[in-house]
Amino acid sequence: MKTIVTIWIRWAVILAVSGSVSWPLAMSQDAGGEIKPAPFQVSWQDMEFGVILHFSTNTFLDREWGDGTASPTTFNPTQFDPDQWMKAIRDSGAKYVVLVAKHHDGFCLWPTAHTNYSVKSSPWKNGKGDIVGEVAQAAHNHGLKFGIYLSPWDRHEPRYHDTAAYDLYYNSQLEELAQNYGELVEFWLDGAGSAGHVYDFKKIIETLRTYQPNAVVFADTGLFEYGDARWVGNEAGDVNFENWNVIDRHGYRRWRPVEADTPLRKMHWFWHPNDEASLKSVSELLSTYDKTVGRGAQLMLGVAPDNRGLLPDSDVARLEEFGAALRLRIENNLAAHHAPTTTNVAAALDNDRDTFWSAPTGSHHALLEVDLGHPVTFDHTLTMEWLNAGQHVEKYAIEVWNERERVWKAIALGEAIGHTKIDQFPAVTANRVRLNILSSTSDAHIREFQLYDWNHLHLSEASTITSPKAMR
Ligand code: FUL
Repeated sequence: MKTIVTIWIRWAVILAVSGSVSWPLAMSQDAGGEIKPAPFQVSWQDMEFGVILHFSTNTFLDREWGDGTASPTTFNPTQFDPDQWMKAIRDSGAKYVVLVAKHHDGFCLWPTAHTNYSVKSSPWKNGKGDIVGEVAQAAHNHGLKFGIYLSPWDRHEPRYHDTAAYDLYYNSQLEELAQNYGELVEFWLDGAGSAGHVYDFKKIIETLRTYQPNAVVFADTGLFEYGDARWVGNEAGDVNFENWNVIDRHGYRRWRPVEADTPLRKMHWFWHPNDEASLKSVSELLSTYDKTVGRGAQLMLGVAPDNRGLLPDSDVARLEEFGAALRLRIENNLAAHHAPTTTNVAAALDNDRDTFWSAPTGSHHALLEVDLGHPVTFDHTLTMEWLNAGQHVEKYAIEVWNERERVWKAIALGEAIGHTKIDQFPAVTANRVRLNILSSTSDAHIREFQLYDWNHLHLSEASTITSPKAMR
């Protein structure tokens, strides 16, 4: 229910800031091939999958949105172990974490100099601890990049009602976070709850950029000027539109890839007791993966440590199962075993994202044809566009050669390919397959064109390994 409230409030902010609604489908016309990503956006998109961590006083009070009145003494994790979190997160296949350093209740997880409403006033480590520092360190220890969420909406801080004073407060906190915890891969600017409040986002981004020039700013749709990545428009983990990286907001066009945030437990970003039944199954997570990463977006999965300061065993198991299923799926790219071909075509079949096939210079239509040399049965394709020079493909078909009728038959049709596109269809057996680029703004570049037979892997069975407890 909170999730629905969140979405409504987010939309309310969007409406308040932008004054208009543009429905996702209307965006599909705006491919804008000439606008290119910044190098830090390219690296960020290549990570594909991150985790957002919610852990605060809410964790101890069975709440999603604290009202800012919780006593700091409620925050007392007795077994806090971010290494345990990071191991499971790394095993899930995620490449980075974003920690909610301050949620809407205003409680700060680092010993900020600008308020006492923080870990400083909690019994945890006698007020001498720093959750942000320890989580950042654990992430780095496990090869995960680290980012921060700092809620603009603050329901505790009295200065919130004095715009100029609050801007100074927020900015000083950002100075601490941007300077003291190493490289930040992403900075989450959440618009929730901020309807009617005006922030000095210009200054905020200036501060962030001074110390963290390569942090991707995730910003709600309304904050169009500041976002290096944009919100998908729902918390269900579903890109339900053709996904173009360049979109127009108020006549302001730039490269702004989609991030799709969705929690591991269906309704909740924070941990709640007796809530294991809401844990998503492996098949649900795989479906989410296909509807986010498989539609050119970044997947941001919400993971929540419990009131001990540990990830619950059920969540650890589910993250590991999900990671194992993802790895199993990509183990066998059936396009890798093909008949001899040109170096150009081979570059799209070699499981190497750093090499790519290129259509003839300046072309608007091209064929990437693969002779497999033997009959291959597959039910999914995974196609990746090389985006450094812009998103070019506007319409494509996946086609197989029908030897009996001596014709190419389309098994999937689409518009955007983008970072990664996963197409699924009833299993088909063919000796030859091709990516028919029906329309592109300029020459298309394809990093990978992979074939898989995933329906035979029975991946969803892994979801029965951990049996969820009944809900209270
Ligand atoms: C939303 C917040 O209101 C939720 O509590 C959560 O933090 C989610 C990731 O973003 O806007």
